[in-house]
Amino acid sequence: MATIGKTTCPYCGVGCGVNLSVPDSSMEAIPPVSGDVDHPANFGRLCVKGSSLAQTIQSDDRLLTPIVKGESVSWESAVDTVGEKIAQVVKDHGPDAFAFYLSGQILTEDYYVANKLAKGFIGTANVDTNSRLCMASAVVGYKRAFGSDTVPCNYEDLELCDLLIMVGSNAAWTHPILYQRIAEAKKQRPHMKIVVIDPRETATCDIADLHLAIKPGTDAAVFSFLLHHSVQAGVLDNGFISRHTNGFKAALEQANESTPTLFSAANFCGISEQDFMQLASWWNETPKAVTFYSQGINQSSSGVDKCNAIINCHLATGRIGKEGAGPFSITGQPNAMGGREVGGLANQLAAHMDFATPGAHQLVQTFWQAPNMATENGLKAVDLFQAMEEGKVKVVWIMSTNPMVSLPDTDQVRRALEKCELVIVSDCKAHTDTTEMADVLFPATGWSEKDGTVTNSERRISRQRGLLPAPGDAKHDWWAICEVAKRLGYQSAFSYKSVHEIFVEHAALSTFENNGKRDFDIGHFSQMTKEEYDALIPVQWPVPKGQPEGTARMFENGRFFTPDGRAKFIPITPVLPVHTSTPEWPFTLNTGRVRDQWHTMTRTGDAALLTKHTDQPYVEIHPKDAKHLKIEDKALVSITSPYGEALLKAKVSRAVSPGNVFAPIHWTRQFSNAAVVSKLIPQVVDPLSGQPESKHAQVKLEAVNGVSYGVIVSSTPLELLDFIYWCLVPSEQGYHYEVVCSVEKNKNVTSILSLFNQREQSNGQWLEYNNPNTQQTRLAHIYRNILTAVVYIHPKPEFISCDWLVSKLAEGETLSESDRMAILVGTPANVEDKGTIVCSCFQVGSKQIEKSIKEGVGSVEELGARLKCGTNCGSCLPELKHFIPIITELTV
Ligand SMILES: Nc1nc2c(c(=O)[nH]1)N[C@H]1C(S)=C(S)[C@@H](COP(=O)(O)OP(=O)(O)OC[C@H]3O[C@@H](n4cnc5c(=O)[nH]c(N)nc54)[C@H](O)[C@@H]3O)O[C@H]1N2
Ligand SMILES: Nc1nc2c(c(=O)[nH]1)N[C@H]1C(S)=C(S)[C@@H](COP(=O)(O)OP(=O)(O)OC[C@H]3O[C@@H](n4cnc5c(=O)[nH]c(N)nc54)[C@H](O)[C@@H]3O)O[C@H]1N2
Ligand code: SF4
Ligand SMILES: [Mo]
Repeated sequence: MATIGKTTCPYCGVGCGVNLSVPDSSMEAIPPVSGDVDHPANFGRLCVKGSSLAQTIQSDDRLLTPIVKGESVSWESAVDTVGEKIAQVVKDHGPDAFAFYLSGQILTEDYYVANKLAKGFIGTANVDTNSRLCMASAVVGYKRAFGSDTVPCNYEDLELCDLLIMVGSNAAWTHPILYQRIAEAKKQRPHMKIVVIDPRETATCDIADLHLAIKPGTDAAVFSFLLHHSVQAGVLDNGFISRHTNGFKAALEQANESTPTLFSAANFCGISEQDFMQLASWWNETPKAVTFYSQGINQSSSGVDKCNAIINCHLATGRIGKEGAGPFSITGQPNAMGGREVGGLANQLAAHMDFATPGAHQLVQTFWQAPNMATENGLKAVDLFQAMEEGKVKVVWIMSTNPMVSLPDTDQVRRALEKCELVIVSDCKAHTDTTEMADVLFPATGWSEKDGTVTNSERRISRQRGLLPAPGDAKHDWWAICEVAKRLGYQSAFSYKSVHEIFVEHAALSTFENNGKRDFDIGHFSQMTKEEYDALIPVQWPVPKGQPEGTARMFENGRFFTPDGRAKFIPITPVLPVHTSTPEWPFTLNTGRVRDQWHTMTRTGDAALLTKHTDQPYVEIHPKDAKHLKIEDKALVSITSPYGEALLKAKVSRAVSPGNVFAPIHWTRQFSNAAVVSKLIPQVVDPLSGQPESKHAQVKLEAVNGVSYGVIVSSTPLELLDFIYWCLVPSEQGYHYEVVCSVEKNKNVTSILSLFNQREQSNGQWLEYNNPNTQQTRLAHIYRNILTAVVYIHPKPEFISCDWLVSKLAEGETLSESDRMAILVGTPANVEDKGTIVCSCFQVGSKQIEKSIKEGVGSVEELGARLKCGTNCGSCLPELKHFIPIITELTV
């Protein structure tokens, strides 16, 4: 009998509750997880990433021991090495020669001790995180307006509002359970209007009443115009403005000046005046309005201004601190919020205090009894890696992030890490683009093993629980930090025995000399017992003493955390991205996420099921541009910027507008030879937040001609160095590669054969099948009647469903005569070719859906009844709708 533990999903900032069954014996497989019906984020639902978590737990590529300079060593020895080096560089070069580069995926307790060690004990504020690439602009936007980094809204507001403006968010794929809650609310209350603002047509547009496909980077003009239009429309809340805000006049004047007319605003944004007016009239009519924004706003050289342009509109109309109203920045990572709470950014101190706040660093110093308190801001992520390349930062400890893939201009990141004297990487995985650069590797426990708290997008603190044992010598991140701290001589301040002790201290700091001055106060937990901590039910902060139920919504009393308690309007001038297209670099590259992958695929890449929806890295390009550049759908494309090159498959689609291309961020060098798109992104950042402009880079595209396309399925891994392109597509058995090679057939066959090991060369037999008509070559290797490899090469890019081939690699699968033929000719007649997988939960493919529609199925519900697609997590519903033919009556 398995026991069931409640924990929180390690993926997105929705923060869904998950039930994980723990088998009695480690020999048993982990059963599929289910959604926690009691968790107020998801009420039992999970998206496809969440529901396939069990399949990602037992990975073959776990980092199991500490490693120093390539050798496995004991923790004792690894920690000694690190402690000695940090002590030496701090002595010789000062504390700022050390830096942490952390992640919104570590737990609050990990974050708290890292921040305390660096800022209070080593004496440097060089503690930055991947949240710099993600949330930094939203943080500064809130702080400028409210005096604090406070998310005003909650998830219910998304269901209660009558107008939801989704800006720069593809929530259907990136916050799927919230999206489903929104879709359900709209179904219940059809008058609710949804507007999506995104240069791209995304799955999120599926529930939109209006999609504004603005020119990249022009959002501030939308909200600038809405601000002064609100005056003309008479929808200002003058009482709120005068009682609770400052600076309205200046912001309004600036808005008038920068977007004086509807024409000028629409023109700047590249949309029609009618569409713009539609948004404006819904805005005017609808007091219950929420603006929901994410990376299309934050990842910009003027991201902070865009956030404030949004907030200005809400302040002007008093649409904040009320049910169904407010500017709602949605967080990406599971604990981006927790990191902000502990002060885990280089320009924060601790517990929502800043270096700039008078008395703050003395307060924290007193509380921590810190011997070497940092007193000034440290280096933000991009500056940090630049300082590393300049030799100023000599030791970096990277924890739970993969900067070789996610920071802009990854060639610069490589140079920085090469220059750095000691690169320490704490990760769960042995092989990532960043672990390859490490001098010291610390094996970390991961989700299901580690214990602590996370905070989701609506300020809700939930427990992630350590339910499974740590593999090998993997240890918790907080433990490794405390061990290093002890080596540096700080025994008593880092003698925690459990995460409970850390959390209680964090709670005590949040309430220390607070008295309502700071928004972040979880004083109620400062006395909690270990039993209470273990039983913690999800709760929204602030949770001050005497208010155990937490706080659902902020600013209900119109009081803000500025010195005079009033919110601030910020004058905004809309500007374009720093790099726009030029004749030499004619395209704007937009980057983002796909539905079933998470970041650098270190977890989702372990679940074969999740790779079926999008199996390879791609670049989305408009048909007009594709035609002009002679780029065919699915063909290989070279995409270059002034910083580097990537090789991606073309996805010809009207979802992007001409002159714009989109590429997902997930594929790393572990999965493909040249698909890291951050390589192309310049290190251009917002001057206030330091957040990179990852959504807008200049590039050019070129078709890769004179090549053949193919697939290789093999029971052993292969080194595909001679190929122009390869991509490893994770599969149930063996290794499935999509490849592109030069057209010389004989050379190809010889070089392909040379890839296989000795056993395959000398034993067993190679069968070859050539079809001169189609110019296809097919090779199969059979050893003792068991299939060990298949190679298909064809002149054009083609989709080949490899599931059946891969299944034939399974151990013990002996081949029949008909199998042999089928392998060479193609998939056998009795196996259905499903096409590309649309519904990951039930593995339903495009061809099955098309067939059902031809047979008369006319709705998503009927498709679900017949094929089950869309009936589990619902993530594929937006795509399923696209298969349903729309019949409209023509008016003649
Ligand atoms: N499946 C999946 N879900 C995830 C993640 C994942 O890796 N995979 N990661 C999580 C994380 S950490 C984050 S931060 C979130 C991100 O969540 P989102 O922000 O929703 O995701 P992105 O795909 O990065 O970008 C959102 C949209 O911004 C649009 N955009 C680009 N430029 C502009 C612009 O100038 N203006 C406007 N209005 N829009 C623009 C893009 O076209 C894109 O559709 O997702 C979280 N959820
Ligand atoms: N071009 C472009 N670049 C972007 C973005 C974009 O939209 N476009 N988005 C940006 C955003 S919003 C984000 S959030 C980043 C994400 O980018 P990254 O943070 O670089 O990506 P992840 O794959 O999440 O990296 C997490 C790493 O931590 C490891 N890990 C997981 N759990 C643990 C743990 O508990 N402890 C330790 N020690 N390790 C662990 C994983 O194995 C993995 O190697 O990318 C940013 N970069
Ligand atoms: S929406 Fe999906 S990925 Fe996000 S927390 Fe919920 S189950 Fe996890
Ligand atoms: Mo993120």
